[in-house]
Amino acid sequence: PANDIDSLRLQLIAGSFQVQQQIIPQLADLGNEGLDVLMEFLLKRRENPATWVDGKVYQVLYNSDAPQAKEFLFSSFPEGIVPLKSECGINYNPLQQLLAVQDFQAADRMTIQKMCELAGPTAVQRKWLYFTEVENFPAVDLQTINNLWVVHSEGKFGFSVQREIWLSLGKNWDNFWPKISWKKGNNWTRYPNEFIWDLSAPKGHLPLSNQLRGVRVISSLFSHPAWSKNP
Ligand code: UYC
Repeated sequence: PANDIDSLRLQLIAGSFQVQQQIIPQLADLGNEGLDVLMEFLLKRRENPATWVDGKVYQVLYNSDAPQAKEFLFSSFPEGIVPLKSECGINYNPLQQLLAVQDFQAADRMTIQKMCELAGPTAVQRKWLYFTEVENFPAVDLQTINNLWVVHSEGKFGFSVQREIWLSLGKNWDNFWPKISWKKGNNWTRYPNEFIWDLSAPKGHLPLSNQLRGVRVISSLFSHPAWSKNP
């Protein structure tokens, strides 16, 4: 078993994303020794921006019953692995916690709520956004929300992921909606039950932006300077 652990440890450190993705649950299944390797991995990488591989490792530890994993996260990553920066004093920890347990549906609601908080008390009451409010969002806050989604979804979800797809389709909404399964033929996907709330969803499926009032909000989201600046 020691040999197994060493070999898995090396593959975790040096393997491709795909290899790493397969190794993480294997290490988790090996009990304390496996968890030790995962904790060491996360600590060694903490100076670098978190990737979705770090997200996977964090999630495994976060959802483990082992006391050593709980203690480790409590002391070394009390707020997760994505820095929860906000220019407006907004607490993104509730969003990070929902994403850490992969509750994508609740995380989606929380994302709307946090963006309304970002827009101010009138938007919080209204429960939806004007595109002019989105234009004025600080880049830092959008980047925090987005990094949380990307890191905790194997790079599958997030505004930046959706934006890349939208750009690759020449900003054509009629092609964009079916591409991310928001529309099938002439039919809009119905909220909430027809949406896919796990990683089997197509790339860019989440987070949702209600299109009921048109594309101006999502359009100003995708055109925001947040995505051209470094986080
Ligand atoms: N909903 O259909 N949506 C709601 C989506 C549309 C509608 C919420 C997304 C089309 C109504 C979210 C799609 C449409 C409500 C989303 C979608 C429509 C509602 C909750 C595919 C009818 C009740 C947050 C593009 C043809 C609330 C919120 C209301 C809610 C998301 C209907 C997240 C991505 C055009 C009637 N839909 N939405 O915003 O506003 O309320 O009346 O996009």
